[in-house]
Amino acid sequence: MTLETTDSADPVAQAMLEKTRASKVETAHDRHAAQGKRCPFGEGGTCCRICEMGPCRITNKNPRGICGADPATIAARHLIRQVAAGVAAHSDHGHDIVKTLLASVRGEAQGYSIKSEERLLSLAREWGIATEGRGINEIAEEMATVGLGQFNQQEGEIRYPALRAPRATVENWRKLDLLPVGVEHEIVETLHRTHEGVDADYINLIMHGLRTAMGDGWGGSMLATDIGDVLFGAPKPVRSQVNLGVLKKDEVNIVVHGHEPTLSEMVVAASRDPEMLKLAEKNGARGITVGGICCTANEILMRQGAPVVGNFLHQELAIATGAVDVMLVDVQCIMPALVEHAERFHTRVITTSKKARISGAEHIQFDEKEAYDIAKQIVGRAIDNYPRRGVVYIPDRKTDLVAGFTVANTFRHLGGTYRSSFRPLNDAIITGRLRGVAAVIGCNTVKKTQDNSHLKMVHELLANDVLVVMTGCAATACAKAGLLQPEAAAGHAGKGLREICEAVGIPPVLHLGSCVDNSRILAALCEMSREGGLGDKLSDLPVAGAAPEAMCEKAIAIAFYCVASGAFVNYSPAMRVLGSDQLTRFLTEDIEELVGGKLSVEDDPVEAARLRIGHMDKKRKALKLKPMIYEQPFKPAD
Ligand code: XCC
Ligand code: SF4
Repeated sequence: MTLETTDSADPVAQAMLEKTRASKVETAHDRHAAQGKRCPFGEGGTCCRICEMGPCRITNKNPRGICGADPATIAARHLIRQVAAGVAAHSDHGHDIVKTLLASVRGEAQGYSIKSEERLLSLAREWGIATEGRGINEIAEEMATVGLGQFNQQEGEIRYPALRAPRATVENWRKLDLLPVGVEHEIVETLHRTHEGVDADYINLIMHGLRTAMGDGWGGSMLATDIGDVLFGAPKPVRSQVNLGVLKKDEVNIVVHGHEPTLSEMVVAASRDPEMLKLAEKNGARGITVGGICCTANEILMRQGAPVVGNFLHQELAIATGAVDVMLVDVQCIMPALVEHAERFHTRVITTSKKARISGAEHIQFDEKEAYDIAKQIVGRAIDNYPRRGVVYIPDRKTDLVAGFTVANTFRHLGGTYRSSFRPLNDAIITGRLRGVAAVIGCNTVKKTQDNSHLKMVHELLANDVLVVMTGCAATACAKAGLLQPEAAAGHAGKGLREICEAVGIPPVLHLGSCVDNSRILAALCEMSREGGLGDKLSDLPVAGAAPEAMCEKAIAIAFYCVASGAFVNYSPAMRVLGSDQLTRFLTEDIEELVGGKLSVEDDPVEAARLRIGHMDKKRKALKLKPMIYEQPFKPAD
């Protein structure tokens, strides 16, 4: 399925793609075109590969697989396996960060320290860990141990949901048995349930998918965010720049790509080491630039203000500038094609995780015990490679942005420094200055024009006085288009939203970080609910979510935990469920009765934005909130 025909809404990317095509350098867009029309059974979710009697394909003539599984069962089984893979990816990442905290307090990790004692202490208080009369390391060690326990716990329920979410929501989760026992417990159970001949009830399967996904948003991802803030510092609003133009012609360029902040933080530090800078100078470079792609970019942007080279579909384009001396990758969203692609240029692709090697790439295994030394070694490789550059073409375009928003600091902004609370946000919604809050998140996909859906959707939301929060590659898309600047409010926001942005000096689109930082959005919703006036469940809030250019299993996991948390979520291109009407109806309609949230698979981003606006109005009406103060460009039908 190709939904749109142009490659990118980002003129920098589009120009770069024209260049790569002219020189016969292949990218994902070309490979997508070469794949041609996809298998309809695969796309509809009705090809079953669970057992060795298959694969079975569902047709009118063969409405069931060999074992008798129907399309709903088949599609649901494969879908929740995808959920489990997404949850595993986020949670393994969270797990590694908690382990790094433990190693660092035990003196077993080089170069790390606790950067935010304030965050550590507030988490300890929240988790009921004693702080009185104890040293920071002792508290951190207990926290890391408790945090690690969340992954492999075998009884009870994970801690965050009951600690953070409104009571009525928690009670509903308990009633529906949606609280994970432990993060890994539910992943294992998903694999068991979906084995041949086990769970064949699509509703039962999906409910377990929701439970598994809860272990991501309210488990692994939440720990990744919170412990990441402890270890690397809690983000503060920061200015930076984005797009291929952040690469420098006369400096060593290192692009870090992937997800985990553990190594990239060290590489940023090593790039500022006087010893490294001197070496770079000796090789004729004026300095060292470290920029990011994908969520690694968001991690080092949020905490260090490092420039962002681009989002998912920029990974090959960055190398094609000829100016990337090292592309350093860890895990997730890394195209194996990078290695062959880099051979056309001088770029060295270096893999660093034992979990993610690519044949042909140089491998320098990351080990937290020698983290800083390894980071210096990698920076050294880039410096060595700098003189080997051939033709360099760096598009002369980059855009300013403001990022670094968190639950704590955003609302310090809204409430003023002397009164940091969510009251002003809630009041703005209650009085009708602001319609609600939308989270627009997720990836790029070659099935849709790069960034186009993010931009169209966000523009429509802003114009209708919806505050937009973003993470991941979606945030980078809007950053490239200039929407992450406070000035963007004047050009794009409706009058009510504009007044708020101008009064507090924030952009109309708030960048909350990487995809694990979607947990910040959940935490913010909990704060809104706690502040009062907007109902007693998360599903009462006039909020909605969307991943309009979704690409990977992590995005499915996120959509699942958002739905479980009561959100109306647009997901496009659709998950592989459309081959079963029953399953599609359950996910897009009936599930709302149970959890308060549901999915929509609308592909048109403006239409999807309007559905979200209609949803917010429905919630506003149920809460008996005042009508919107200002005339709105879009009026949903009642
Ligand atoms: Fe990957 Fe996180 Fe998707 Fe971007 S948004 S393509 S997951 S990097 Ni998370
Ligand atoms: Fe076919 Fe059933 Fe095996 Fe799936 S589990 S491949 S439907 S026989």
